Amino acid sequence: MKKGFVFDLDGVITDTAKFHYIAWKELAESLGITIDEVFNESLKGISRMDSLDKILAYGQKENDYSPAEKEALAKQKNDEYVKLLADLSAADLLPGVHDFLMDAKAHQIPCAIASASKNAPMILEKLGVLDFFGHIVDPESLKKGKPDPEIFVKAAQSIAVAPEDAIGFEDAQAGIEGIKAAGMYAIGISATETLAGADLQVGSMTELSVEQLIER
Ligand code: B16
Ligand code: MG
Repeated sequence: MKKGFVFDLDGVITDTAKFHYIAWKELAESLGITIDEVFNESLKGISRMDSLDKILAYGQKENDYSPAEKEALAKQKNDEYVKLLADLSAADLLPGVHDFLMDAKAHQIPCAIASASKNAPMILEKLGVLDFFGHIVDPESLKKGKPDPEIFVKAAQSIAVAPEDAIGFEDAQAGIEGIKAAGMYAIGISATETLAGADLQVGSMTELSVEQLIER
């Protein structure tokens, strides 16, 4: 059976959570809402608009803005976030990622990206790894975000791999749930949190070998 790999982006390939945090914190402050790093954890893997909704609810301002105003706020956050990514480069790849992608390529294992981020193509380009991926799922094409399995099912389909022959890599609990619901093998990547339901958890990609995963 043809195998395939499906990767989350933020927290797996690179770590842009700190930039999301800076940009959301700044926007929240301008609305009179204070968020901290613990709250920021709950935004991982969550779409831009869902993140804004969570922040507004946290500040008890969920009914204060019209859909058009929320679009403007989300754009304001994203403009700041994109500015913070200006210097992103291959040096920002997480440990073990480049070697793993090279290995997957050598074994002709197709790879796809299942990220909630609309900035994924730009980020992968800046990291210098865009060419390793056969497909990047467009998050705008989704009916539901993670933990729904839709993004992972689409990612596997895009590289013509059956879900049971695909391995998904995620750093967020919502992502692990989506991968399992898609019928895929789930590898959790986190050195700090336990990812419930993962078939295997490692602290970083340096602990993984493409050959061992294929045999499994
Ligand atoms: P954007 P992932 C997610 O990336 C981030 O974890 C999450 O914090 C962010 O809100 C989301 O992308 C949307 O990002 O605003 O760039 O479209 O972990 O799914 O790769
Ligand atoms: Mg992630």
